[in-house]
Amino acid sequence: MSQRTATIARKTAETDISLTLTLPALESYHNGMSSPSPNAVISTQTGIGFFDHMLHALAKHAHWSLVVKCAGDLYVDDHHTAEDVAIALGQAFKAALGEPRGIKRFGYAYAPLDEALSRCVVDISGRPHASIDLGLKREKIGELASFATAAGITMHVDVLKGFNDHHRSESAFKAAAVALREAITPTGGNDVPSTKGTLNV
Ligand SMILES: [Mn+2]
Repeated sequence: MSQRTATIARKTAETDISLTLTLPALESYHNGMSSPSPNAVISTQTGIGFFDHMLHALAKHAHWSLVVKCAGDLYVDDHHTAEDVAIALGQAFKAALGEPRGIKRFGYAYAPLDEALSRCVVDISGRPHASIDLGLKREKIGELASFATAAGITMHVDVLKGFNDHHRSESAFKAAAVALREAITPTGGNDVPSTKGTLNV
């Protein structure tokens, strides 16, 4: 298991998505830290400029390769595209990770962006739960919640400070990236990190 990768094709009446996600290669870890792959490719083309920017930040700071393309019904609303891409990304994350063995399981991070500060805490639990509070002035789009639910993980994200919505969102995505990066770090063992002996139920 050195290539933790998954490709998702997801087509509905509202969106047509192709997405390939590659998590940090196992040989990229040294002293419990991954390094970005020199072959990493990040290409985000959803048709929503700001969402592409957030996905790019997420992939970059999580040390992912991510190629995503979505043709969505943006003439209706941004919402279908953002939601469906987040679902596809969550499905890809779950598939790329495979059975969660020999990983830290828990991860948390704080990330600032200028005046904004966010905290993300994740548990690769097999239990989909999202508690996301970005406190944005504009209509909230639930990308991180959809991602966490589709990935089958528990994720808490709180923007603790910040005036600018761009900064609030971006610090949240960066905190999520670093927390996810930590949670899937190999421990060097092969155990299932649960007293139940399984994280699949
Ligand atoms: Mn930015």
